[in-house]
Amino acid sequence: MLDSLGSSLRKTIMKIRGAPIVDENLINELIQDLENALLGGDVNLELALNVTEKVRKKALMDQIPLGVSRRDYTLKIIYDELTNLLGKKYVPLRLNPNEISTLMFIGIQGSGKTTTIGKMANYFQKRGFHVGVIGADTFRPGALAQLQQNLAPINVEVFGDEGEKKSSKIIKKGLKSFKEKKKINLILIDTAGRHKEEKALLKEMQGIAQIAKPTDIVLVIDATIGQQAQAQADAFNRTTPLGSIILTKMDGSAKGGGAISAVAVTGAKIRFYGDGEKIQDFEEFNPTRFVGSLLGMGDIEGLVQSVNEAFDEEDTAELRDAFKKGKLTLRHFKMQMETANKQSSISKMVSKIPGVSALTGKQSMLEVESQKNVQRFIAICNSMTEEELDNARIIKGKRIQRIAQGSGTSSQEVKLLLNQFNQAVKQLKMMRKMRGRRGAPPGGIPPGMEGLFG
Ligand SMILES: Nc1nc2c(ncn2[C@@H]2O[C@H](COP(=O)(O)OP(=O)(O)OP(=O)(O)O)[C@@H](O)[C@H]2O)c(=O)[nH]1
Ligand SMILES: [Mg+2]
Repeated sequence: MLDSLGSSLRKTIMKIRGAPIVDENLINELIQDLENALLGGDVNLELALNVTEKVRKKALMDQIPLGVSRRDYTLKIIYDELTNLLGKKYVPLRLNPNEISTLMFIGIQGSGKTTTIGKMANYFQKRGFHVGVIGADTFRPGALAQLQQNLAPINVEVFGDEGEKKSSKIIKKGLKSFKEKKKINLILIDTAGRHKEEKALLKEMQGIAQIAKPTDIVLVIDATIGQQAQAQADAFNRTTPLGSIILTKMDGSAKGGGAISAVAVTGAKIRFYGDGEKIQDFEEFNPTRFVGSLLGMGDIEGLVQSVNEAFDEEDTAELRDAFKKGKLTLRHFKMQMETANKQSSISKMVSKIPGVSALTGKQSMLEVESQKNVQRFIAICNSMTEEELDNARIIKGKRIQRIAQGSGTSSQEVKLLLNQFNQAVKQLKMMRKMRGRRGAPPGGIPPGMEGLFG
């Protein structure tokens, strides 16, 4: 499904994951990739630029929470913006099983109405509904036979009348017949899709709707028309704000992203999509999950949540301030390591995401090692006095021995920590100088400290 859009987006994600540092150059490159991927998926130029501009601004200018790397933050932004592009929230089609619901299917010729009715009948039957179908397409030769063929395998009754030429009469008779059978609580009505033009289609829809009085009108749109889906969705949305949209042929379409984004922009509700000819090739359209699968990241919601939670970290303001002023003490260093320790659970989780593990596989041993180091370093800091935490320069000779003993480590390890701290201070000073001139930090950011340079 959406193979080309999906694979170009996945390449972009791999690029972020694989890059040694996420800096302005890389982000600009990513923006370009993202733009190409979206335009290649037939997303409208204006919509695509809107997404990439937001990603660029946020990735480069947002205050990134402490302990979150620019890498994870950028991924989260891309994910958020793509989800917005495709319709934000999932709005399920809710039907009351204690009442009789009637869904009327409309759409231009060949859009997939009859096929989708079979899929929908199957979907709701599995969820405990008793479904009946009315074949009111009196235009297409063999329409009723097609419907019966689709529904026979799942034992759904189809009401039809080959001799009747007026669809309104068939609908009336069909509704009466199903309502008499006490069991049926969901009636699906198939209609003829003879009009290529939106206005005529909707006019006809209003006519049939008056007779059928449906609970919901379902507009079926062929996704292979890409952005052109907007005109249909727009006209439909204006005529009936309560209606649902189903996109079909998402499997064979390189333009599916264009169709979804074009429909989403009208505010119409896409409830399902079809991704094959078989009855089970039918999915709920959940933008969040959809983007997750496009990006090949199963559990991105977890990552997003962790990043959001990190925003709430109380220490953020104080630490950021210390970094900005270039006044880094061991106390800040320790705080930073504690956050990194907490956040390491995020990177562990990220490495479990399918596809990503292959990429980070080599690093994961290193990660485990560095996590152990972080825990030892925290223990070392915990054996320091307040005075030492505020002024690392006084930590020499006997103090080093005392701290090593207190923390169950060695003098070497204490020296290593002091060394790393001094290096971080030096790097911080250099970065502040360079940022003053050019904006982008040179030579990379100390590991685990990317989040501090927002
Ligand atoms: N690959 C693929 N083919 C689909 C999908 N949905 C429908 N089709 C095919 O599209 C063609 C038209 O589907 P129909 O269900 O007959 O379309 P319709 O809207 O009822 O057509 P009319 O009744 O003539 O207006 C058929 O060959 C279906 O098998 C889908 O999600 N994926
Ligand atoms: Mg049909």
